[in-house]
Amino acid sequence: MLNWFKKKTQQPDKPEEKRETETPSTPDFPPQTSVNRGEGKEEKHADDFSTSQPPPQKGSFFARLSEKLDKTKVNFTYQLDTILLGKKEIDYDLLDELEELLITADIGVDTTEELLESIRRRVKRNELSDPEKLKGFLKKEVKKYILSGEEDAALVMPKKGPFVIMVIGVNGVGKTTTIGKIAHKFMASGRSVMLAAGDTFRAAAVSQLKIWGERNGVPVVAHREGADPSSVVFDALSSAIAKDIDVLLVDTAGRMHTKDNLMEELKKIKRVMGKKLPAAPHETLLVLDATTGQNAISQARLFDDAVDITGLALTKLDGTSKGGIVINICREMKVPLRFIGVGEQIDDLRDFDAEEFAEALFAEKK
Ligand SMILES: Nc1nc2c(ncn2[C@@H]2O[C@H](COP(=O)(O)OP(=O)(O)OP(=O)(O)O)[C@@H](O)[C@H]2O)c(=O)[nH]1
Ligand SMILES: [Mg+2]
Repeated sequence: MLNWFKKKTQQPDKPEEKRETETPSTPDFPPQTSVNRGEGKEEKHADDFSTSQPPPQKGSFFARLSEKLDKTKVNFTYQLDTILLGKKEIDYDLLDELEELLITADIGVDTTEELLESIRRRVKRNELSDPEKLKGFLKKEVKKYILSGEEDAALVMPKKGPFVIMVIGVNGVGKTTTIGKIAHKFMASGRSVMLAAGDTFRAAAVSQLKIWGERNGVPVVAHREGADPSSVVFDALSSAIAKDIDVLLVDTAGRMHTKDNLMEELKKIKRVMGKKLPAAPHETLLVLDATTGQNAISQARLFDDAVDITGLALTKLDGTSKGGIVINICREMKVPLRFIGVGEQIDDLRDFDAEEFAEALFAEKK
């Protein structure tokens, strides 16, 4: 689990500040909490990735995730069961069907081949002969892939000044929505949040971010449509520093209104941020849409080459039967998958947990 969202202790004696505001703050905006940056060190510890927890119980968070991933799960569990039904041995036909299933679930050709190869090896050595056991074996292997990709990100929130998260990705992947959901998580953990409308491609982008600002009761710094995104971000950062905001979430465009290159624009935003606050952005979060399948991997590589991404968020997992993309991403990318989006609502964002995800993927249909 990420511990960015660890609950902070409120300091009631700090007077509430008047906040800035292009978005009116709502009356229920929680009192500004002064963050004790030293406390609860934001580093990820080995324990954060512990795989030794007992399987979650029915009715728990896991069961809800499992429900949200129904399409993905059905693709795996149901189709796998159909393939295995009535089979007495692991033969060529069965492996052929399995290959097709894995590829169509977007696990990726390389991973599929690797999986099949290790099954073949075991079949040959008589270590795996019962089709019934195949499912357990696959689950174990898939878990290994997902866990191997779960890197210790060693993310440390700065002791002073805002924690800046720049959210990038092609248009429509869910950047703005993910920002709204992340803001909600930070607010729930007692941090103060500000949003920066760095997507000036269209007026609607700014309004959409303002709606998320209102929902969360957090200020949004925005300029007019067509403004230079770097200047919006520079202003937002100045304001966040002046107001002692804990977290600044920066929205960016997925495409450009000029012929300028999107990657160059993103590099410029990063440079400008770095001038105001040398360590910023502390996190460059790439948002990927799970329904785009293999395309997501190509996008991740392109963005990584251009702007060095430090984390990934995978959205719309609730709407795809291709949950195998998670396995592929964990295997192919060296940056950690931090969040998965499982719906359009404010609380439909989960910290990615490899163990839990693998369980949900192979959960039996009720
Ligand atoms: N089902 C589902 N829909 C999602 C999820 N995340 C985002 N969406 C939807 O995807 C659509 C696009 O989301 P946005 O947040 O506007 O995407 P964006 O990347 O900011 O798009 P641009 O600003 O045009 O580049 C919206 O209709 C969202 O409600 C998710 O996890 N599940
Ligand atoms: Mg957007």
